Amino acid sequence: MLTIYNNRHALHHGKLEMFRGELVPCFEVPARADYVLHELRQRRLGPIEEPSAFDDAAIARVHAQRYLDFLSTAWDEWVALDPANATRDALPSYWPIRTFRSDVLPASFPARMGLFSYDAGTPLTAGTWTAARAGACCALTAAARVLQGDRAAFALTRPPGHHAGADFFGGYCFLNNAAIAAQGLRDAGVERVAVLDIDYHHGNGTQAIFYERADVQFTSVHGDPHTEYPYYLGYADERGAGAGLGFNHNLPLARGSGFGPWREALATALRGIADFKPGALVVSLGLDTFAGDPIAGFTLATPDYLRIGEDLARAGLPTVFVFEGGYAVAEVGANAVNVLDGFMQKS
Ligand code: OKP
Ligand code: ZN
Repeated sequence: MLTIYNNRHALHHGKLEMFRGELVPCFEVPARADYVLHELRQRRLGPIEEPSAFDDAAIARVHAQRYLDFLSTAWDEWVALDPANATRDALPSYWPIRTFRSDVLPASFPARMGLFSYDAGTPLTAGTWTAARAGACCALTAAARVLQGDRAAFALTRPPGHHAGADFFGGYCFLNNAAIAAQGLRDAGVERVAVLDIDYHHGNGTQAIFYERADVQFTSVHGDPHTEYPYYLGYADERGAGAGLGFNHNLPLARGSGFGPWREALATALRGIADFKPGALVVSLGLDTFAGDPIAGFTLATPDYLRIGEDLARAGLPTVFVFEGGYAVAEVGANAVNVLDGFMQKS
């Protein structure tokens, strides 16, 4: 399988995130992608290429312009507040929740950090914009290659994307790579695109982006938000709204679930996708469903990921894989490549 590798990913390298009342080392580290790249090479899965350049307009199809303007200048604004900020990452401290205004754009940088985010676990660093923007191009390149006839392509990039909404970051995500790929496929003429999110955490950003649309179906298998991040979205009764009603499918599973119930949920998801008759599939490929993941709660084992790849291949669709979570760093390579390998075996 063709891999498009964002070779600028390591420019995003957060130091600390807020967790249980203290600042702890980030779980979302550059080594994650390095391990996947190493495993792809070791197992000779296929060619590994660099992203092509895309216009900002392709990203603005998914993200609000005022959010992109903020993100692209955020680091410079942070350092302008205090030159010593250059030695530490930016984290938000204030959020405009219910009863506050989100239409005004405060002059204060910390106020805008909160306006455009929803958690304190997502540090913005000197190279975040460059890495994330290259990541969007990585996903768009993978989508373009599938349009040109590759059965599948893998966008290997970080930071991940599925928690990022049209105008907010959070959950280690800044630009929604999967949504940008799906929109790219739509704009190239694919009439219906399915997005399947198999990260442990619900893809709240992707869901929100497509919630009122009938042309992009969103399906997610994830830890039950009653107990699992992102808590405030991802429940089974979220079915879409307006024209999008019936095109959003959440399949939450209890924390502690193993591969049996997980694979049944995948089968349910794939039946819904088949009924939608999409022209292409985008998979938000999180590997944090692994038993050894430090911040998640399912118990999948490394060989299970081969079966997942096989099940996905049987859907018979042109498929863009986009790398999302997976924090058991030493195992994330084997788990990711098992999905892709299993897919290739059945393609
Ligand atoms: C991003 B992706 C541990 C608590 C959870 C946010 C998790 C974001 C996951 N610090 N913090 O979906 O893998
Ligand atoms: Zn996750």
